[in-house]
Amino acid sequence: MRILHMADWHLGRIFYARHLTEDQAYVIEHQLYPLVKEAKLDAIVLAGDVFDRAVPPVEAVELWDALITKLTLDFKIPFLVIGGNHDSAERLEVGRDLWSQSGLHVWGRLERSWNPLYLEDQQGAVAFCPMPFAEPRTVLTHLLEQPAPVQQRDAWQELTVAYGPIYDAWATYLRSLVQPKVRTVAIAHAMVAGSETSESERPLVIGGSANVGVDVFTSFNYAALGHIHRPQRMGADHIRYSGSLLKYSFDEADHKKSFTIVDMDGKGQCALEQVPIEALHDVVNIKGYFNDILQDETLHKQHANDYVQVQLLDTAPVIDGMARLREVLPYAMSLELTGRMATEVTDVNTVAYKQLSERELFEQFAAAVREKPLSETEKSYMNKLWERLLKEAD
Ligand SMILES: [Mn+2]
Repeated sequence: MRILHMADWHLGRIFYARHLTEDQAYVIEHQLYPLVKEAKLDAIVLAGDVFDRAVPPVEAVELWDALITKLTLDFKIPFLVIGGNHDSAERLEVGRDLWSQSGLHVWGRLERSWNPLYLEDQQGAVAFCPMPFAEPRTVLTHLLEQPAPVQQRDAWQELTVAYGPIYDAWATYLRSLVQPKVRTVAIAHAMVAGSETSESERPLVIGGSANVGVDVFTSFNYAALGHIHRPQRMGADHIRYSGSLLKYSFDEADHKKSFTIVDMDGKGQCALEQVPIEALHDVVNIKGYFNDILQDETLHKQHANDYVQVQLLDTAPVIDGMARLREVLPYAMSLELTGRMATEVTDVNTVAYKQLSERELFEQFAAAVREKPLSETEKSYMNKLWERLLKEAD
């Protein structure tokens, strides 16, 4: 069985006020479609966070519409999709019964997620066990509705309602539905303990732990995971985050995004292949002094097409920095004054600003920013300005 594993597309994502739908469409059209055409796949899996938010922009929905049509009607490859924490489970699975007749299988809400889906190859069946993102309380409620012996039910009721134990019980239950010797694939959107995270993943819980032990997935022949955006194996090759479609935050600049192709033999042993993704615009960090960056033509050429975050080492203020930066780096997205922040911010924060007048506040600000107080001339100029401003405000 040859499976393409992907996750965390975040269709409709906005990156520093820029819609990424075009970037996402580029990868889908220029890399995903040719790959699907060539790779002789038996199944395509998308492990959650299809969309970036519950109500995605129209362009993102149109892209999704074109994609599901192409994969199922043109390529005729079964496409298995679960909801992630960014998706609206209800919206995602609209039409699921109609779609499933064409080979698109979507699991959003838990009501409909309690049966494995079986796909066949020449070696027999493979059971795909869907675990769309849900909170532990919801999972437990639905688990208790499943047919099970009394002792099992009692044991479930004793469980601590936290991601770790509940997801473990959930996976074990799904696994128990599959006949021994039938190969299994878990599809889950979860936070596995020990994974290397990025800034663009929204935490599953605020305070407390969403961690799920990696042992939840060890008894599956393959675990197709979503949620963490850096591609990575979790203790074993057969438990894996495919990573996101694109780099969605600047701390992902060093990631190598890829598609994961899983070749499962008749015994359930998996061989993995990663196909690198080439984005329309790369995401990079540049560190240096403002004037150096403005004059470095090699740098401009190298990053002409990249989304750039610049971290300035300057300690003096930079006036109109972003506009000037964009003249040389048209896709500059973020400008940070790291040189200044290290020394000044803590001092500014300790000022009891509520007790200061506007003038005093400005003097403090000017002193902090320029590392020297206002001169007498500057003070008298500012005084005049303040008088005028305050008069206008009245
Ligand atoms: Mn995600």
